[in-house]
Amino acid sequence: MYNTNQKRVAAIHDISCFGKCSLTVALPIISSVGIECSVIPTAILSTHTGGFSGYTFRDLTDDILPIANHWKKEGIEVDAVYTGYLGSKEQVSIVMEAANIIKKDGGMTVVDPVMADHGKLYGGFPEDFPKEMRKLCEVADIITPNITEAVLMLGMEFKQPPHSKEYVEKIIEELSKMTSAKIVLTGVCFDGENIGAATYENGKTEYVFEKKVDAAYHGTGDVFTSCLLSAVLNGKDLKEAAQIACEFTAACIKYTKENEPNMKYGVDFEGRTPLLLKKLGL
Ligand code: PXL
Repeated sequence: MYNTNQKRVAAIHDISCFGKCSLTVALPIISSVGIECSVIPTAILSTHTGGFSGYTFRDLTDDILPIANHWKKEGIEVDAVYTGYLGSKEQVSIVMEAANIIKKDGGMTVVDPVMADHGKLYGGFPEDFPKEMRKLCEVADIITPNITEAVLMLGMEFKQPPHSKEYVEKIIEELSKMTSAKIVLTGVCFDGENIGAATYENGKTEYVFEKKVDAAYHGTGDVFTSCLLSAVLNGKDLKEAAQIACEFTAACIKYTKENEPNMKYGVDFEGRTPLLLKKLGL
């Protein structure tokens, strides 16, 4: 029997071979805090889709359930399933089924509905993708949409930051009607100076903020949710976990801005993992 004291996550995202996002972010961050991070790749791309042209794309839909079923046969189960970028809308129901196969009793599903930012769907996703992604959020335990992803799933209007409190709280209210999951809404910005997340659980909305750094890098959502999950599995409550994820992500962006002006090369989180361990008390 394998060591049942070891916490285990299955990360179901694409592999963007270059570009610091999805599995090349989830794996090192989650592993660095002492949690095993197994993977089910949804697709393999030569780079992410935000800023590179001519990237390759290999769909791995047909591998997802056979991987999950093999794990089941081997008695392998995980404390948390963490889903991110999916290769197609057909993968939504397959990923739901895979999660049920590999999650232990009482385990959780964390869904980052990766598909859009700055008011726009990422290249390659059809217009009805948010409607499918919504189904995965409906059955999750924690969801971490950004504002764009939330309004696309809800059919609400996208508004540029800074946001009014009414707008953000309306989004939270509609999300809470859509799912019983705990909610972490990212990219919340009330004043143009601070940016952070709204958390919602047990009917209560709270906010965590950091000073806004005037730069945007690819993959910061993946850094954020990987940290959030790492913190939750290390016993932090939702708001504490969002605070840690927010501080760590902001520190990475600040450091990156001093060294790398091009957003497509992603955020330099690699040298900052000791900071994350410190914040988690590890
Ligand atoms: O970071 C999100 C992400 C993940 N995977 C791929 C992407 C993106 C965002 O554009 O293109 C392939």
